[in-house]
Amino acid sequence: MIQEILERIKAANKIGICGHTNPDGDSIGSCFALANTLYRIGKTPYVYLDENKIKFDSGAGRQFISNKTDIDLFISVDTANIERVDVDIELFKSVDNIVIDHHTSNNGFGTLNLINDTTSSTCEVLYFVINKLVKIDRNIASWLYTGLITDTDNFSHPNTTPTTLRIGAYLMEIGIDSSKINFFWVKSRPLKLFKNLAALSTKLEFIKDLKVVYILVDIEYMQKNNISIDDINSVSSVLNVIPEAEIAISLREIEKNITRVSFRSKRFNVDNVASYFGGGGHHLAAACTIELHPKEAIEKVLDHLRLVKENSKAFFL
Ligand SMILES: [Mn+2]
Repeated sequence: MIQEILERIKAANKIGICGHTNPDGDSIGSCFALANTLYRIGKTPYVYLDENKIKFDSGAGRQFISNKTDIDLFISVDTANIERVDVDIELFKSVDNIVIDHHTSNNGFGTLNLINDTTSSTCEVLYFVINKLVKIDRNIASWLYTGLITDTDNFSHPNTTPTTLRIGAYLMEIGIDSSKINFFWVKSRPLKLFKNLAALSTKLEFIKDLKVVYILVDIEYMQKNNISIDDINSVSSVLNVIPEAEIAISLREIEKNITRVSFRSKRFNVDNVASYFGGGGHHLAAACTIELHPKEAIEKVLDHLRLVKENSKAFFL
């Protein structure tokens, strides 16, 4: 499959690249690692991305952002299904397209599909493609590293393999600023989150029998305390350090009676739970949207978890 993809890329000139909606470090890292690579081999890459989503410029990349539509090939990265492609679907379908991904749920919506769900990140999949096109430079290495550390949470998730670490080591040898990339893409949390954490902690609930810890916040609370949804975006990952809890959940009311539910876990497969409610993600990090007030949404989620627990002898993996 890699060979066919390489041929298709070589035959094209103007190439559109896009990740998933609400892009993370793997999505953005994949877009820019690929864009830098294509540029180096004389192609014209157009990356479709909201530049406000770039937490930190790991390497060059911004200059490839475009909204031009005169393309002859489209490459989707890190995106599990066509609904999540962060661009006009008609543009994606208008030309030959290649899907490069690592999500288990991806059933291959492109003309050509390179999907490896035993791989830590899309950047890890891409590494093997890029390596065949150019000698990896600092810009490419920095963006690939961004994807690796985002999806493995600093090489700590069980999806980290010896291969992931070897690629990470190779990228470090190229001379990237790994600690800076690490800080901005994985470690950093907004100041406003901490300013609100004291108040938010009074909203913390622990459900002992399910080993669930959660925080729920409705619109009224956010307005009263002058906080936005983005300010408490990473609450579930902060809660996931609590050893008594296997699953950490944050519920944020994004519109009246519409709740965004984010799951983090240590071993339990939260992707299944999020999928049950029409969302998805990864084994240890997933999200869904439930059309209820957060208080009703959490009851639905806990009911579902209880049912899963009753039906499964090995509730926690
Ligand atoms: Mn990913």
